[in-house]
Amino acid sequence: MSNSRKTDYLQKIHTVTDDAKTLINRAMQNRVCIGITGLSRSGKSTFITSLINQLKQHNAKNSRLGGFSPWLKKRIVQVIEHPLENRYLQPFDYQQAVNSLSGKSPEWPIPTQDISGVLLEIKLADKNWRGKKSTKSVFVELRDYPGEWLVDLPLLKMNFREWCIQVNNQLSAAPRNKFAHNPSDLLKAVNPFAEYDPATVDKRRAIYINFLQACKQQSPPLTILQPGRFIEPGSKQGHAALNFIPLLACADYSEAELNAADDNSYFKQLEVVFESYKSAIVKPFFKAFIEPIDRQVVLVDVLNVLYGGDAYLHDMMQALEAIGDSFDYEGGLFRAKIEKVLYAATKVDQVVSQDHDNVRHLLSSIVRKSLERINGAQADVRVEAVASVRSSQADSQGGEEILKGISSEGDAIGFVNPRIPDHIPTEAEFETFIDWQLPVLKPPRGIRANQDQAIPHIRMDEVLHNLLGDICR
Ligand SMILES: Nc1nc2c(ncn2[C@@H]2O[C@H](COP(=O)(O)OP(=O)(O)OP(=O)(O)O)[C@@H](O)[C@H]2O)c(=O)[nH]1
Ligand SMILES: [Mg+2]
Repeated sequence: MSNSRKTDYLQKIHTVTDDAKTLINRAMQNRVCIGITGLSRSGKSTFITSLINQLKQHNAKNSRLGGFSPWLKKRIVQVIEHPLENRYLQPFDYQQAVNSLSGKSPEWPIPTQDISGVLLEIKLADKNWRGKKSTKSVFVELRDYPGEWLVDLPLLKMNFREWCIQVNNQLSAAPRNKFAHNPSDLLKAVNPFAEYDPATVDKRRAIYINFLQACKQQSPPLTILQPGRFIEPGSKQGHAALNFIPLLACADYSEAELNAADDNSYFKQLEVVFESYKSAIVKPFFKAFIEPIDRQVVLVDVLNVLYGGDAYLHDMMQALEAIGDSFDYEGGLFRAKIEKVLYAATKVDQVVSQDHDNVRHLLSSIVRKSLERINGAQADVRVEAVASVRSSQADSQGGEEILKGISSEGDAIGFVNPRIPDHIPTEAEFETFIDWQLPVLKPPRGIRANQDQAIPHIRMDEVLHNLLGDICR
C-alpha cells in the first residue's frame, strides 16, 4: 500500500472509530445534539431561548407544558446550563436574551453574528433497577448561528461555474430581475477570459454585497442570498477567501471552454478563491455544527413569505430543498444519521387561533413538495406550528376573533389576518395576501422570566415532546 493510501486508510479508520465513540458516548449519556436550523430571521435565537426557559421555569405558576410527559408527571427536578466542550465556542447567552425579553421595554434577541452553544442537563426523577428513587440526566446540545450561513451549505456540492450559472438564473428571473439595484449587467460585463484585475473585483463585489443586503432588508426578504458571509461575515471579516464575485458570463461557455482559460484570467483566479471559501469557511461550519446533529428542528417563517407572493414562497422552498440536501438522513456504518426532523412554522401568534392548524398544514404541503429526499428517508419527520414567545392576545370584535399586541413602534394595536390556506396557495389565493402587512410585534410586556415565570408560548410543549419525549422516558 502506498504511503498516501495508508494515511487515507488510517484516517478513515480513525474517523469511523471517532464516530462510533461519539455514538456510544451519546447513547450511554442520554445525550442528543439538536440542530436548530432555520433561515435568517426565522426565529432561531428566540426559539432556543424559549426552549431553555420552558424547561428551566418548569415550576412557574404559568408554566404550560401539558404535551410534555415529564412535566405532567412532575419528573423534572432541575435544568442546568453547561458550556459545550468545544472551548472555541462562546456560550449561548441565554441570560442576555431573557433579560431583554423581560425588561421594562421588552426587546427581541439581537440578530446573531457568530456561533455559540450550550449543553443543557435535564435532571429527571427516576427509579433504579431495584425500584428505588433516583435521578437520571438527559443532555441536550444546542447551537446558534447566523441564519445567513445556512444557505452556503449547497455550495459544497457546486463548482464555481455551476454557482455562477445559478446566480445568473436568479438575477434574471422574478422577483430579482425587477429590482432597480439589480447588478446583473455590471457582473455580466466581466469577461471570464480577460486578465484578472483585483480592483475591478473589489468594486463589483461591493455592489453585489449591497444588492444582497437590500434583498435581505426588504419586506419580505428573499432567501437565497449567497455567499452568506458577504452579509454576515462573523469572525471572517476581511478574510481572503471572501474576495470573489459571480461571473455571470460563465453561463455562455462550456466547462471545457472555461477550463482552458488562462491561469491569470478572472475565471481561473476567482475559481481558486471560491474553492477556498468552500474549504476554509463553509466546510468547517458544516463539520462543527451540522455534522454532529442527530435531531433537527427546521424553523420556517412561512407567514412572512406569504404576502410576498408566489416568487418569494418558491425562493424559500428552493432554499429549503437545497439545504435539506446537505443533511444526512440516511447514515451509514458507525455514522449517525438524523433520526428525527421537526419542521416548525414560527411566529404563529401573528394569526388568529382558528388559522394555527392551517399554518401547520400549509407547511406540511411545502415539506411534501420540496423535500422528496427526506420523505424517502428513515427519519421520523413531523410538522408543527409554534410561537416561541406568544406576543398577541385573542379578543373578539363583532363575534369575530381579533388579535391585540404591541407594534414595533410601541403602540397598542388590534389586527386580523386573511384566512391562511391549508395548502400552497393558488395564484388567486395569493391575491388575498397582497395588501396584508404582517404586523411586526414587540414581545409582550410583563414576562418577568427571571422571577419564576415562564415565557408564554404556543405549542412549545409539543416541540419538547417530539424532540425529547423518548429520551426522557
Ligand atoms: N410574534 C413573534 N415574533 C417572533 C417570534 N420569534 C421571533 N420573532 C420575530 O422574528 C425576529 C427574528 O427572531 P430571531 O430569533 O432573532 O431569529 P434568528 O433566526 O435567530 O435570526 P438570525 O440570528 O438573524 O439568523 C425577532 O426579532 C422577532 O421580530 C415569536 O415567537 N412571535
Ligand atoms: Mg439568531
